[in-house]
Amino acid sequence: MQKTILITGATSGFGKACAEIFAQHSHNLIITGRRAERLSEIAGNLQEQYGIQVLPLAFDVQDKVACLQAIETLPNEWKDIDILVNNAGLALGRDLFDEASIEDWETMIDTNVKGLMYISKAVVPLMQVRGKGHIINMGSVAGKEIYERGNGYCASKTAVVALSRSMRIDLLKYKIKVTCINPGAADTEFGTVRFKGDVEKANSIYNGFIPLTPKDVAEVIYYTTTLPAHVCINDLDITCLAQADGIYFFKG
Ligand code: NDP
Ligand code: 8X3
Repeated sequence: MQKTILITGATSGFGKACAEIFAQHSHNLIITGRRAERLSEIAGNLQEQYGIQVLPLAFDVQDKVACLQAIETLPNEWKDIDILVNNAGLALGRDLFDEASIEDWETMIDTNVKGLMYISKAVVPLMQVRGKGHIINMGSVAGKEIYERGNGYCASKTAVVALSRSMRIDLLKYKIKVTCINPGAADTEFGTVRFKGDVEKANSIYNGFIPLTPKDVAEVIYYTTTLPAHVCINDLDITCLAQADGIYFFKG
């Protein structure tokens, strides 16, 4: 059955890979991100390659009004959202608590936590009326284990893990599934964003081991959406072989 999938943060990394895999399986997509040009290009390519419908919506998930309006003003044919992938997010900085920037903390909380809540708040009523739906929240190993210099980012992802549990309890009666996906180190634009354009520093994260790819994570996310209606994957940690138990690495 063809479904409608809303993926936030689909201009790169996990979100883009999710768009690709859901498109390969002939589902229609609503894709979001701030970089409008990139978004339109991705939408055009997926439509052409897979013959599906793609609706690109460019807005900042930190903007409450923009989030609510984007969903409220969806054309009727796009309102039957089957799956929401709350993926848009970022880390900014990797500094000791006393040296970290308050602005970086605010951006991470506003994006990773509040943005996810705004979008979910707008989409949930569309799922409630249909008595079904699946919300996938992008957590992180950083939401399971705390590491030095992780402060604001770890706090934001711990909140995503907690919110996912809370949403699952509250939305159960509407038959809405909530899955929290917690990847470890993955090679996306994440590092370059975290280190504010310092590509060398970003790439040094992956020295000595093979990290996850966006496709690895997207395939697992897709799998969680293919299970029978009564089967739920609630919380899933995914790491590369070199990473265990949070951020413990073996670089051998
Ligand atoms: P990328 O930087 O490659 O992708 C991030 C995506 O989020 C982009 O599409 C970006 O779009 C979007 N985004 C960021 N901020 C905003 C905003 N304010 N409004 C709208 N969209 C936004 O990184 P990843 O693919 O790695 O990250 C995706 C998610 O996965 C994040 O939540 C991240 O925390 C999480 N994660 C990443 C891991 C990793 O090691 N890579 C591991 C575990 C979790 P645009 O810039 O166009 O707005
Ligand atoms: C990203 C993984 O370990 O850089 O969420 O925090 S980590």
